[in-house]
Amino acid sequence: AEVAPGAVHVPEWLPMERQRELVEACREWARGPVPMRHTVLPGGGVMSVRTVCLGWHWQPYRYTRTAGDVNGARVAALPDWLADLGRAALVAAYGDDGAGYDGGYAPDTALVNFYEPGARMGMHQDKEERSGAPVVSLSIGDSCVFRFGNTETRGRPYTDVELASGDLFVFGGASRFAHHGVPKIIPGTADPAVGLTSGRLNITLRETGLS
Ligand code: MD5
Ligand code: FE
Repeated sequence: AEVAPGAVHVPEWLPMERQRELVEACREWARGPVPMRHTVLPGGGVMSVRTVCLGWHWQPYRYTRTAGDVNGARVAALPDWLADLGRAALVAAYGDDGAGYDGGYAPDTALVNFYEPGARMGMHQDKEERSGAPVVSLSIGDSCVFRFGNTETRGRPYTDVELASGDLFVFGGASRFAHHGVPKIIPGTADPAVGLTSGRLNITLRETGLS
């Protein structure tokens, strides 16, 4: 379903087996070389979400190759199979030409976010990337309320969408720089078969436009 121009929700896109594999991969990435951690903001606030990055390390508000705010290590590479999954996601959301990206979508970073029940993410824009290429978002585990807003302000108008385990969301075109957030995790909604007892995993793929 197209929620806004360029913002496409594809429910139940990931088969259960794929979700399980992604959970296992995330467990491995969470161990290192840079451990998954709560990001500390410049004002001293601590994000309730825990994050580990591949390819490039996101820290507020830039991308680096090494995690100077964690342990100084270089982040793990983004595996080719995950970039392939990103290209398949564009085809699923936009059709065969992937909205003109075809095979040309080359995500070079993944942010893996883990939300325990009670964690949330405030309204923000993702604008550290020097690229207007779409963001691919995969959800696994507990469902959440995803708040999709507008480019101008952090407030209304916005649309609340429930994202469940296996759902794909692609944000491109006119929606790429819209404000968005996750006001709520809906506890107890995950199928234990995915390998998470509680909480929500979100994997986003992006092109940083950096080298
Ligand atoms: C999440 N993550 O569910 C979301 C999914 C983040 C983050 O927000 O920054 O890690 S990605 C949502 C997104 C990305 C780019 C554009 C738009 C939404 N959008 O236009 O709404 O943990
Ligand atoms: Fe975001």
